[in-house]
Amino acid sequence: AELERTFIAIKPDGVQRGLVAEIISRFERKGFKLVGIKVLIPSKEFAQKHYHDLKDRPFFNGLCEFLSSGPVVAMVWEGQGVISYGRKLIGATDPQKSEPGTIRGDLAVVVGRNIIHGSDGPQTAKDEINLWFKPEELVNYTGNSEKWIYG
Ligand code: DAT
Ligand code: MG
Repeated sequence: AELERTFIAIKPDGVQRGLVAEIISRFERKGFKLVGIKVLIPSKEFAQKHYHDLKDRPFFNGLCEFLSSGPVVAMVWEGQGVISYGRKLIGATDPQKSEPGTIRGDLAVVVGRNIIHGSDGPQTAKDEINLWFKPEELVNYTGNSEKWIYG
């Protein structure tokens, strides 16, 4: 398996509810590596770029209003299988359907306030990382415990 990177964002509801450390902890304890992080309030135009695939959905405007309504913690996580396994850690889009043990299953109740975003595939991961981060904001390093995580 290849080392890969994914874009993860804690949305304004997750930040305001004080769930930043809880969410980071789940990725960190799994063995994934944090290579970029920042806090920002995205503009509505930026939110529209991020969610451009959903522009024809009825909830698009509310979704973009919401993402730009407060601070977001934007992150890039690295590891083997991190794109698809990150989605497993996050859980189903609708927290009513997310399994217990997942971030949304344990910590959210409704789809419009599901606290976290994660890239859904290799191409969106690339596109979203490029949208949210400059190359120099991402750090290449070897994690101290990598040999114990990967053997
Ligand atoms: P995900 O965030 O799991 O990748 P998505 O890309 O389909 O899900 O949608 C992006 C966000 O849009 C999602 O996290 C919450 C919101 N959303 C999706 N479906 C919705 C719906 N039916 N009603 C309201 N908001 C919705
Ligand atoms: Mg999505």
